[in-house]
Amino acid sequence: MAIQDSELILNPDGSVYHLNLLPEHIADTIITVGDPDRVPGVTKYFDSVEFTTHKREFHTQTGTYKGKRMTVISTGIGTDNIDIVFNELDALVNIDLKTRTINKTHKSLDIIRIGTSGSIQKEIPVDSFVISEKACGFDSLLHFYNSKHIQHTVVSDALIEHTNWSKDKSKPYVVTADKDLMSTLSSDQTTKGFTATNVGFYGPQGRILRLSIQDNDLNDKLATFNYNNQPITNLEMETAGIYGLAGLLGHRAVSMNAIIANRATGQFSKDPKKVVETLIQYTLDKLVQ
Ligand code: R1P
Repeated sequence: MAIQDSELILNPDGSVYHLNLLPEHIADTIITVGDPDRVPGVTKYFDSVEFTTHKREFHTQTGTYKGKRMTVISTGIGTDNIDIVFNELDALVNIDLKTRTINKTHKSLDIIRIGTSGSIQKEIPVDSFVISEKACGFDSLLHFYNSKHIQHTVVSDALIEHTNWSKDKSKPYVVTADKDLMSTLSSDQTTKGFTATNVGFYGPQGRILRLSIQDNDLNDKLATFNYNNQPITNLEMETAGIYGLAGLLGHRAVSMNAIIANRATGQFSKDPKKVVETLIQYTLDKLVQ
């Protein structure tokens, strides 16, 4: 059955609605970044760039790095944008956009986030790299999908109990990285992490400017949550959505975090651009090894 025009929206040139992309524009390896300006910051290392487009916060470039074809796309901030980017990337490879029908053969993409993040563990310093083995989403994205089969509810239930999680907030969900991509991108330069994906930058991450927050101790409770010797390590705003939708759609995903702040010590990197730059170079080289 054909997917209706209102459900799979295409632009007049046949490209997917928000990303402005046609199937031939993307590679099988996709790097996601938050900031649209970080896209050329990755592709400046490429041998060449064959395609560029930009719509809203979604800036895309495809080219080759040391002979390997890759696409770099910005998602903007938050898991609401991850919903758009992942569904539209998946439509490009798993739906025939002309007949609006699902392809008989499934295609899997490798998706690697290169982002910034704040550590909540004193021992994980600014300017280091965390690779998210697990992620816990405090947004509600995954609950809108039939997703119980990929959620680790034993872990989220333990976290709900440990933090005395307010029922007014959506239920945390725990999802995992692709094991093969984890091992490809891990080294003695990375710390294996359990990343909390927050639904905002200020109150949801315990930052108080002019507003008081519901739970002043949440970050401390997250930092002391240590399920099976895997404490929560860092906070950011996309990884759980990425792991959740990749898991549901049948893609492989991993999230690389440049730690630019340490919330436990109050430190902020003296040169955040440099740590992001180093993580970009590290990730690109690991992907072609
Ligand atoms: C907040 O400043 C943004 O930075 C982090 C968070 O996840 C959020 O998107 O990641 P990026 O640097 O990849 O955008």
